[in-house]
Amino acid sequence: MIANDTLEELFKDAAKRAADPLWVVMEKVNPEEPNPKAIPHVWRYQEMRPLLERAGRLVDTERAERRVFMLINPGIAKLPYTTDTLYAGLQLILPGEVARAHRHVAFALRFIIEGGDAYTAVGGEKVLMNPGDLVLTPSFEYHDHGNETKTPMIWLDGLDVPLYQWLPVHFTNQYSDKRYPSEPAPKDSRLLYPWAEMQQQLDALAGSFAAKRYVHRHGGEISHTIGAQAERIERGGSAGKRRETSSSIYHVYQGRGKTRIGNATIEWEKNDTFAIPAWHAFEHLNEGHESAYLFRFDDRPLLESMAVYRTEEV
Ligand code: 1HN
Repeated sequence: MIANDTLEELFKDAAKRAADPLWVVMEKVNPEEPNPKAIPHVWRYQEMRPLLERAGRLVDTERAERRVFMLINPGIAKLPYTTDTLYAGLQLILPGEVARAHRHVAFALRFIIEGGDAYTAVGGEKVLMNPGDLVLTPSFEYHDHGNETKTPMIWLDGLDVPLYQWLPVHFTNQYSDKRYPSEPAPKDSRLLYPWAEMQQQLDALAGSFAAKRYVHRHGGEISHTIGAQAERIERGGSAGKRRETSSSIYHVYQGRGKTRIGNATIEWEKNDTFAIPAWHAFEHLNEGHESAYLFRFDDRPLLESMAVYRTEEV
């Protein structure tokens, strides 16, 4: 027994043994609700595109392995977080450039915004990319990007890199050459999900709001960690208010509107990108004169594999 013992003394002695009392931080460790650090945020294409243009003049793909602006969530304010679990960036590749071949554990997707027929070569398949296409880069396959056309290409990157802050299994190899050998991809490539195909499926669904998951050509979600979906909202229509344990990053393929996310309201138009943190109730509204089409990616496959994906109408 220690005479005149106090909690303060106890905590000091415990700290010397690399131990800390749980009961002091119980609520922090066990919050009453999921409590993401990310906040709702929009990156407007009108503001982002000039930055990419300037980067295109100031740096080439020799110096910048990937010419990308990361979309950094202001609630976390460090890289590589766009939400607590997802990363997004905007990448530019200019005519004549090659972004050299590498591979990494992280899964990546591309959603094409501008340009036409620049390529990404993944694991030996050379895929030509066009606006609205979803292109996959599975974990640990060598990939390089190139632009053999006369127009710049810009796309949205989506990766699961924030996860590897917690799971230290992520690493990268550079390929010995600038380009990894490739052949033109087959029409039904496992890597390519064209917009026209997705829009046809959305338009075949009834109602003023429709959502459709992207299904991998070999079945299931597009990856073990990240999934994707597209949504259609008719003029004056709303998607209904819901919340999910997954976080998501939305990108506007077509249309104009706003999304209420928790207490925030984000206005969006074509090519804008916005972040929805986990468990924030959100609701999209189409305020334009045409159907709105949204692309999104999320961490739902990861959460489902852990049996912790939940969603509810609010
Ligand atoms: C990456 O490899 C690419 O290959 C893009 O285009 C963005 C962000 C973080 C880590 C790796 C690419 C990336 C990335």
